[in-house]
Amino acid sequence: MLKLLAPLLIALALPAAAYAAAKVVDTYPTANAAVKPPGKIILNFDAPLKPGTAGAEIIMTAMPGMTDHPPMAIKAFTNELANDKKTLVLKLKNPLPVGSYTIRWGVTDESGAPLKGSIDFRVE
Ligand SMILES: [Cu+2]
Repeated sequence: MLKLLAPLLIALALPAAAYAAAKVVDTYPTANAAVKPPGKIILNFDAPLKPGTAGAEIIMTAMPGMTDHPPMAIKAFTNELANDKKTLVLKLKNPLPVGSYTIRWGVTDESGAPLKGSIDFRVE
């Protein structure tokens, strides 16, 4: 499960539309939360996203008993856009082990605006 960090994804160069781009309104886990081993990561947006444009990285940044932990990419997951097109779900093949994580995500909304962000959280 622990592989070296893959090259960063998604450099979307689409022009932003005149109206407001979609925003993240809720995530699971929430930023800086400590959670039980999650089987999925959920991002909720306030406006529809364009199907097929989402990408994400799940990076383990620390784990117990390892003082100098290099960034390690967790690769065993898929991403799915829910039917409402406002919910992006990263489905993990296995629940994330105890440790610290950064999720980096990128997607294009229906207006063509590129969005990206990151969430840090801890699994315990
Ligand atoms: Cu690790």
